[in-house]
Amino acid sequence: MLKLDFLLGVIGLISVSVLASIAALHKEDIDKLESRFDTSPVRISDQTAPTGLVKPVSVYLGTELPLPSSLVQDVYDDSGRVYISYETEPDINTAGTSEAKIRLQDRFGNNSYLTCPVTVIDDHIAPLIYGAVDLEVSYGDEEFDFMSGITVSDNYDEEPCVRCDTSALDLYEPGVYAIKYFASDDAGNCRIKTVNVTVKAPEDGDMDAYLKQMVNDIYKEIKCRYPIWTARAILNYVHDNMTYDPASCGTSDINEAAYYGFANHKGNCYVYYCMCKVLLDRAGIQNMPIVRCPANPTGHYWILIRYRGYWWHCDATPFKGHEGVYFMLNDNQLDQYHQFDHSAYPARSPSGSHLAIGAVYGQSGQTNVPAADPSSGQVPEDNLPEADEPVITPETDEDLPEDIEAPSSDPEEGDPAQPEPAQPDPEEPADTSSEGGEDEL
Ligand SMILES: [Ca+2]
Ligand SMILES: [Ca+2]
Repeated sequence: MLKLDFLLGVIGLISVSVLASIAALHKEDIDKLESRFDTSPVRISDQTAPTGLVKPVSVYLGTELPLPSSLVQDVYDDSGRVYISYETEPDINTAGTSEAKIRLQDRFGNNSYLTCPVTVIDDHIAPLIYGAVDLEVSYGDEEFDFMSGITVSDNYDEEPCVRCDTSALDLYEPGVYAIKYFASDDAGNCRIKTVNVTVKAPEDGDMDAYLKQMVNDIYKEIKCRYPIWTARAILNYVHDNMTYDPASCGTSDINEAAYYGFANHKGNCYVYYCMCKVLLDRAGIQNMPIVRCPANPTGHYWILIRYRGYWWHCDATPFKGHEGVYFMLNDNQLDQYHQFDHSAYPARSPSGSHLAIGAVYGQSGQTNVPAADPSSGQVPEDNLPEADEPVITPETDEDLPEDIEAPSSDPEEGDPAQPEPAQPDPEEPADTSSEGGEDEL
């Protein structure tokens, strides 16, 4: 029937227009013709109500009314669109089973109704927490997993949430702290369990703990408002508190080498690197080692710091003719003593100036940034390595930290100290107009 009406309508439209175009008919003639055909739009008559199936659901007592669409499934109508609404809402404020009446309505006003059972759960029991016991933690042990061994269970919720609040804990201050575990279920019930955490003081012979304590004390002293300032302060600190010593520290272990440097205030370029690394790690500043390549006349270590999406060269090791620190240089700003395999490292900044970043150094008011200008003679010339002194680097591949290739080192050849001034000089006057230093690392 629908198809016949439609065809008659189309034929009518075509017939009238064709006749009008091929003959100069009077209007009354056209009206007569049109009256013989129904040219109105096709009308679809839908008298079939939507269909659907009941979907049993459970809700917690006193929680929000579930969406009516969540109580039905497999909803269908020829028209392609169904409006689902409550005819009668379930009583979710009384525990037990309640009935909801759901209306399915198509766009033509055809309705069908489904009676849906809604189970109302009365859950006032918070999840149980298992495995939360008093703990002992080594000094500065940031890797400690406070969630290890913690499990939770609930009478209804199959996956209750659990978290640990350690905000009151200071891993760098020995003592006893209370930390809290929170477990909650879908009904909103929450259980809190408090345990004591004892942060142990470094023990005799615990070099790692002593190093962490040492690093933390220095970090607290030189920490700045912005990480990039802190990075500069770290490079300065290492530079200013060390005397270059080409002799090997006897280890390639980063912590041991750093400890050697902090304890003896001397070391080779690897010791300088390790000291910078442990301090930058403590500050949460991304860094990675970089080595001279080709290792001519010797190997040399310095450090890359990640900033603004790129890695920048930094080096606290003094060189003759360049006694200051190298800070936030791009590849083009390096001197001939810092050649490296450009393909072996992540992207460095293709341009930009370290001066903008270096501007934070010496900025007025930043009293916690060491005000040293290493190029002003704080490093006695006599302390710098002579041109024929080698830089001692780790002796075997096995001894090297991960991700570092062994630089070839020939003790018979020169060292990183060179008589010619390195350029550019990172101690150039700072561009104080820059705001670059206020970006977070
Ligand atoms: Ca319908
Ligand atoms: Ca529960």
